[in-house]
Amino acid sequence: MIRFLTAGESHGKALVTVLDGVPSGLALLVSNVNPELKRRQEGYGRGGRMAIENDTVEILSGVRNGKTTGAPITLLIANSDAKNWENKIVPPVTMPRPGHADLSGVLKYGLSDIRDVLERASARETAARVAAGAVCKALLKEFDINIFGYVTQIAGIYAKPFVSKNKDAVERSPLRTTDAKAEKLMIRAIEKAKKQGDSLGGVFEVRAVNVPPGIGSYTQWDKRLDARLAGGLMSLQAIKGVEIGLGFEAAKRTGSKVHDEIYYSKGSYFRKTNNCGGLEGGMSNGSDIVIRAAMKPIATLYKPLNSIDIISKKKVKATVERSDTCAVPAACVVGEAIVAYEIVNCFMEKFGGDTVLDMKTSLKAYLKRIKGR
Ligand code: EPS
Repeated sequence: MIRFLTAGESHGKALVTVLDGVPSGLALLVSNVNPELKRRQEGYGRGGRMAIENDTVEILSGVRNGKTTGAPITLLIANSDAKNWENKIVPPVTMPRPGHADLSGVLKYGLSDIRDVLERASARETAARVAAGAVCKALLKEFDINIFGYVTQIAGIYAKPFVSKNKDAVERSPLRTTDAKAEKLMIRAIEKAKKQGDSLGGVFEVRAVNVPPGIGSYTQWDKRLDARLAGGLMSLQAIKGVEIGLGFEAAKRTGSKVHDEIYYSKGSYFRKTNNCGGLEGGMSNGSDIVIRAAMKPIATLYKPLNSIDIISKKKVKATVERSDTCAVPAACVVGEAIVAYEIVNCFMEKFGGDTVLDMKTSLKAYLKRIKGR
């Protein structure tokens, strides 16, 4: 099992990730992590913070001469904005934002300054998760498993369905979509929301390609890969819904219009459709894993909503913190990291070893065993 924890506040000195259980012999350089951090910073609709930060990682432990040693890996991302907060008198935040962790956070931890909550609740923490995900992605790449995400909807504007040949175009798109027409409308909607002091949400989809069948298990609830993927994505700030394959649409159809028929050719089973999103019985079935997450609009509104001051108990407008108008493309990149982490863990439960070589030997033996069955 790979486990990881993150630490750090949004305007503290740094964000830190400690990953335990990564096998030895994995080539790992900052160049595996930094492009992922950059991808997370991009996207039309982001706020002023991204102009301040140029997220880069320092590898503090677990890697020697460019290869993992099997020891815990520590990754550090410095906050460039921290120096702007040093020695500054910061007035307490007392007007909780509806939709944010602010109010429940102060009640839970017995705090009187909402800043003590928002510093850690902020989606800035996701930079540390993307760093962890970059390590998981590098490990999965050793087995030719690729994970990739794109935006399918912003503020009710839908992009045309993704086709794999469009992968490069997604990377070039400011909204991680390949539908130029929809993108224009999305940008217009973001501009309008920004002008009105409002915020927007949307939906992204993550796809995992080349996952062998049988990752995850039906034998116990907490071994189900679908459950782990959904739980992982729900842990991402602002996510309010997760769907796999057809998702909620499947509930409207008859079984014959949902289930993917099974075929066999040259020693392998295959399906011509993928309504189940690559997951049956809590296990991968060899088709692409396809999972979507719905992000609510960001809780900081420049035209704030009604709230109550936690000290005076008077009716006020919620506090206004610097924020993004829309961060769905960034959430999509974090979603990739989360999916990579959940898949790599189920993968390691099946093919785990102390070295990458052990894992390769184990996978090879399994693929040989199921071939022609
Ligand atoms: C974010 C950093 C934050 C916000 C945003 C995401 O930076 P700052 O608060 O300094 O502007 O832009 O955080 C939130 C949306 C939130 O609710 O806290 C980041 O690095 O992604």
